[in-house]
Amino acid sequence: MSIALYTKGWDQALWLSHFQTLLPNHTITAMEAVETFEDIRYAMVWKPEPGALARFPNLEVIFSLGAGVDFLLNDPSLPNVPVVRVVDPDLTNRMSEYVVLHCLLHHRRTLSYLRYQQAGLWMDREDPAAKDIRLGILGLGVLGQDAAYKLSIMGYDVMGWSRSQKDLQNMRCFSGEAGLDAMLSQTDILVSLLPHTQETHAMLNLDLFKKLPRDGALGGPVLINAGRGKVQVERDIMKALDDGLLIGASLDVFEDEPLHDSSPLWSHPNVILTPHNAAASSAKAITDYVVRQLSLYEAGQAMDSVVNRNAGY
Ligand code: NDP
Ligand code: OXD
Repeated sequence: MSIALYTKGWDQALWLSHFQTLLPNHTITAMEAVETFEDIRYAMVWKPEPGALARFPNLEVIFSLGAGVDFLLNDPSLPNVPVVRVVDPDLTNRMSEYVVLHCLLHHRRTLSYLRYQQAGLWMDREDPAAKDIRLGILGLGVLGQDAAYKLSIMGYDVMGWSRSQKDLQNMRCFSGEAGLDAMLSQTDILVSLLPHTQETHAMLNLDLFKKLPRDGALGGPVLINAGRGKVQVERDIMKALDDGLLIGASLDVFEDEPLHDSSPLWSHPNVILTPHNAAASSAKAITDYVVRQLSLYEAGQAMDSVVNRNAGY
């Protein structure tokens, strides 16, 4: 069986060698080197160009090499075959590391202490306890639930919002528009782990920031977005920071990536930027996962994480 591989911006030779080792009976070709399009049965891809997959008339399954699939579902010519995404503990744990780290960084005012240190100042401020900080997590899927669990162990007051209503231990769960407003009205640190869909597009905007309380334990709300960049409006984040509607932000994802040199976010003193690597996983973990899914498919069994194309994630 022939496989086309595309890993935009990643070390394609490394991925090719991992897949080839695990799948010695399949022919794996870098997508740009495929000569006979009819031979390709599977595509294993990270951010292929729109239209690229439509060239394979006999495609049976598309494997996303990431957890998000917006880059695939936004392609109007995407072949109508199952799309499988990554759900793997390696990726999930790394995302939770990022979320816990950035909640702590803002909670413990680390940026301020770094500035005091640089100024040679012994400045002892009283930081609130975790239990006094209300965390609102947008998206209670695989990543949101794991982060919520780990944050609740830290003692934070954790809430979460999702499309369908959930009932999870040690946290308050919200859904729907009214549920969103109820959660926002009591959120000190807002964490977005939402996929980018038609519904979530640009929802992290000024109107939403205005719903966050300004009298919480941190003295104002903080935004952390490690889901997708097109869920946020960067101009509104800057305005909210300037107007005090937000007191800080950690952003791993951006409307356009890499973030443009001219973005004022680069130099904002209360913003921490990372280059979309909150959950950058090992090629080995992802290839192992994808190969397990492929084996299930070839054995005629159900794959674990087939995307709901109607829902868009
Ligand atoms: P899941 O599909 O498991 O979870 C998505 C969650 O978002 C679900 O709880 C879902 O609700 C909720 N949701 C979706 N649409 C809406 C909506 N309109 N209103 C309310 N809630 C909504 O995804 P994962 O947790 O695995 O991943 C989340 C996203 O994280 C990925 O789609 C990807 O974009 C991003 N990501 C970023 C990475 C990085 O390095 N920065 C790495 C990996 C992923 P419900 O539970 O009801 O379905
Ligand atoms: C993903 C990502 O979707 O890294 O896996 O963004």
